[in-house]
Amino acid sequence: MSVRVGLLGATGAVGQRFVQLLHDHPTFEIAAVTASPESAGESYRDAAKWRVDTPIPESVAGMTVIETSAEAIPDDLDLLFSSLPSGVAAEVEPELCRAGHVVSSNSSNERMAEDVPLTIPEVNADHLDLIETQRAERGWDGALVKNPNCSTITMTPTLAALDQFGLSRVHVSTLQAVSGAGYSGVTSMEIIDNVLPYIGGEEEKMETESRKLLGSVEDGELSLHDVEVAASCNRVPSLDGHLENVFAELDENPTAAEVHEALADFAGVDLPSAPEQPIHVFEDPERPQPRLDRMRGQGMQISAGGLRETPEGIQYNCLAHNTIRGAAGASVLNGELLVEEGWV
Ligand code: 11C
Repeated sequence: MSVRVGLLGATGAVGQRFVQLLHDHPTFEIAAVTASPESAGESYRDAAKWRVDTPIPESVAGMTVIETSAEAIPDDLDLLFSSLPSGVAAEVEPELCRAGHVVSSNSSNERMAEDVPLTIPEVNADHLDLIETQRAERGWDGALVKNPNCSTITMTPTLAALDQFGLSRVHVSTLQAVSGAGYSGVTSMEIIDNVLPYIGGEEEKMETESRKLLGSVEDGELSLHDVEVAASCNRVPSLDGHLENVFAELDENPTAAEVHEALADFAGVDLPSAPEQPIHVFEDPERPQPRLDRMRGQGMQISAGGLRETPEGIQYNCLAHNTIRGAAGASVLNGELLVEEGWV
């Protein structure tokens, strides 16, 4: 089966990751790439100014970039992946869904809307049921599905694994790579010899998106999980890979060994881009580290380590590649789920 996909915002940092992940995908065939009007008509090679760590795929390099607008995007695409700036996405994505397109989006707009599935397949695949509610309420033939912010994706599968022990409160402090800030972050040296505390908006996304992901959907209605989450987010000079220090209060006070087992046994999903084991747990307390561990499972596996019991709860560190597992790879996985569940 070949599913023809379009990439919205294909020339940016996350857009390039989409191209890298999809050019030889077993199901998806890249059939269109879009960017802002200034790049329309250029070849993808010229428009993208490729910065990903593998060569630009020849099958995409010569494609002509089309403008990101509902009118310019061909009707005959089966699925759209979006990494548009959220302001553009807020305008264009609803128009495309109204026109019948199914959109798997990494953009931050509408993540918390009650009728928009915010999905990590290993955590809450059943939230796709919200598509029925969305279609009924918005009169769409298409559908909009979101993946969370990269720092939320790094932590939330570990919380889902621990929820069996009664998750009541979480404090998390992040060390986020510069690629999360886009090209200007990577190219600017302002972060060398420095750490930037407080990344506007990021803290709130972690606190709210995680409760939605861990929540439940019944009869087309969403309920948030009642865990309390407090996040402090920091930008550090690593290039890729967000590391997070998590402190979790669990009603049942499990031992570190029980937590280790729960994380390592967290169930995977049978989708082409999903790692067999979603969370790898290190014994070595000095792991995971961004440079050493971000590419585990081709950038799709989350790592955890440094497990420690304290009188009040469990401490551990977790890590994921922010532009693969945390962004483009997350949307691809949701696209695979949409295909698997018959929405595409
Ligand atoms: C960062 N997590 O590292 C951000 C970038 O909501 O998708 C991605 C923002 C988002 O700064």
